[in-house]
Amino acid sequence: MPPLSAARAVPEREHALQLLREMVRVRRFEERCVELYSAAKIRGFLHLYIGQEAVAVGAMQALQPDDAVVATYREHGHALLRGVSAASIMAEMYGKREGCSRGRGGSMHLFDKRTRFYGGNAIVGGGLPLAVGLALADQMQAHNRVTACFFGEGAVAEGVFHESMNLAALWNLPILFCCENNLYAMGTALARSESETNLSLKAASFEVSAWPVDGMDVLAVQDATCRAAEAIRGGAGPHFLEFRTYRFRAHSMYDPELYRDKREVEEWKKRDPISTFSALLKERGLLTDEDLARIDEQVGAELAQAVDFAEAGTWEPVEDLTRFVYSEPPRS
Ligand SMILES: Cc1ncc(C[n+]2csc(CCOP(=O)(O)OP(=O)(O)O)c2C)c(N)n1
Ligand SMILES: [Mg+2]
Repeated sequence: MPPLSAARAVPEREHALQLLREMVRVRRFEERCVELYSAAKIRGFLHLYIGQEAVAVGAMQALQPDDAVVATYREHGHALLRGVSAASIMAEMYGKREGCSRGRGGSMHLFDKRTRFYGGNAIVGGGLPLAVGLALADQMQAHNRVTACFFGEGAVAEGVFHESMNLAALWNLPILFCCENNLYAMGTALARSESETNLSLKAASFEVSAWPVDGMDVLAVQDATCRAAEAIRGGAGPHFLEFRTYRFRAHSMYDPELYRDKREVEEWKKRDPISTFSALLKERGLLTDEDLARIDEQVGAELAQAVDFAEAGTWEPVEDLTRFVYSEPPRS
């Protein structure tokens, strides 16, 4: 098993800036969502990914355009990074018809067939069997593709986790299990619900190659994911990566956070993936203040356009309320 934080070469400037830009993009998108939520433009549940950006950004580097991604309800970043436009995600957050799920899904149910982004799954562990099915279909059709399945550590308590791991291993399916271990499932700390808190060990018990990764370090995530994806494409079967990470905000928009010590949060914030990576790049002479200003400007423009698009969007007419409950007969 490789060490948790192996020494890694810093990538060349353009790629390094791209990693940083993507992390900033995901964070700013969500910070904008917080403002819009407070203004009651976005309603319902809203689970923020702030603090965990290095996982999605690093992991996406290993994927090809025709690979599939399955995620949870904390998935705005995954969708953005996969190529679902900020505008169609924002319209979905508003509940507008122009959203990627026609405004019917909202924050927790982003879907996009074009980019093979299969949710947005609100049920804990719900994405796992979906990923098994997608990977089985690829295997049966002899497509050399990877299905990356992101889920929180809370999912390992579900029976479906064990069933999915078993079938993936038994059938040697091309799945990359990306477990985002942020230590808490709502208000329950992992150690309060699991006798074995080393999640890679659980995966290894199914004969799935597994190892822990520093999820606050975008380069560590990228390295581990690229290695695992390469092995999967070579026919080595499912892999499981346990990304050790942390969410800086409440579970959902508001929770009193009585289950964790404020000092713990402050300690983890010292490892903020964006500021630590920026500091590393500056130290290596790969990042200037002008670069940072340009990133802010580009991201700001994209978000302004996304909000305008959502504002200008339309509400689905009430006559369409029952559409898509059952599949529609083909139109003649
Ligand atoms: C089957 C099921 N049980 C309970 C819930 C309620 N619930 C929503 S989020 C959550 C915690 C999940 O934690 P984790 O998997 O660690 O993901 P995180 O929120 O930390 O990203 C729970 C229990 C649910 N959505 N689905
Ligand atoms: Mg969790």
